[in-house]
Amino acid sequence: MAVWAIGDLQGCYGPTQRLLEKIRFDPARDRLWFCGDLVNRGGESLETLRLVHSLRESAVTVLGNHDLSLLAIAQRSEPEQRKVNPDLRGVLFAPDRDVLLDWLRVQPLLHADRALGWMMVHAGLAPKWTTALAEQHAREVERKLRGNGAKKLLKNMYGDRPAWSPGLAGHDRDRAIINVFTRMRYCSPRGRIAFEEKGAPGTQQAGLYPWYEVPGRAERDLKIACGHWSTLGLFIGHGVHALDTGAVWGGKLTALQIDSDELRIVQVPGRDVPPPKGELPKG
Ligand SMILES: [Mn+2]
Repeated sequence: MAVWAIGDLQGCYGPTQRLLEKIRFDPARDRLWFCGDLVNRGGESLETLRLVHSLRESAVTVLGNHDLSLLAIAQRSEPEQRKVNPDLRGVLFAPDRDVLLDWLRVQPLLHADRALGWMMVHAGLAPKWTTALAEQHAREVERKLRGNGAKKLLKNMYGDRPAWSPGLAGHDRDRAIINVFTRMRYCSPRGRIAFEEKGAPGTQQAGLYPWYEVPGRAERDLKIACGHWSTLGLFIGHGVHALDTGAVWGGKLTALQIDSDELRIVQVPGRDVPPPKGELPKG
């Protein structure tokens, strides 16, 4: 029995298969935690999504910004869906798209396992969010994503504002919660996300902190696995285990064993083809 947390797949099917081989993943015995952004940019999003879906009895997944974006696009008219990039279009026009997307839509924003002592989010947490508060806010949005309000929620999801504050309501509240869980890297001490800052720590403007280093942040009683921040790379500190090692950008795909006393890290090379010149690594 082993539990492995795995970084952003981003449609990198070959590397995902090779990583599962390297950790000798056995669905009858082992468990996988995927930290979101299963799709987009890697070129094999459909194959990747089918693979994770096929492993669903042995795996948990949290939603990333690219997963939510795919779900939002899937709600649009067919001509609109035809306009998206070929990688996502492959999912949107696949014969099994409804099976895959209906499954994806009911995945959580946060997964916590108290017995194991770990939780997982795609990007980050707001400075004041304890584990319990974070779970509460994740459940608020997940309930809507699973219900009749999903279409409206996804239509109103895009945007950088408002910053999270407990008094928010309606779509502003949903958007602020989703932005924290799926797009956070740096924020102000009050938790305002600096969306434009995407570099490694040290490159950010004065007064901004990586979300896990904000002064006065809440104590969290579980270790955290996350992804989203490829320029941060493999980072372990402050109880956070950041696993997006840029597989889609020609970096690595990372697995971290989280049920053993000694953290075991296994990596495979990311996809072969580098992205077009001029495109900067994002999350
Ligand atoms: Mn992301």
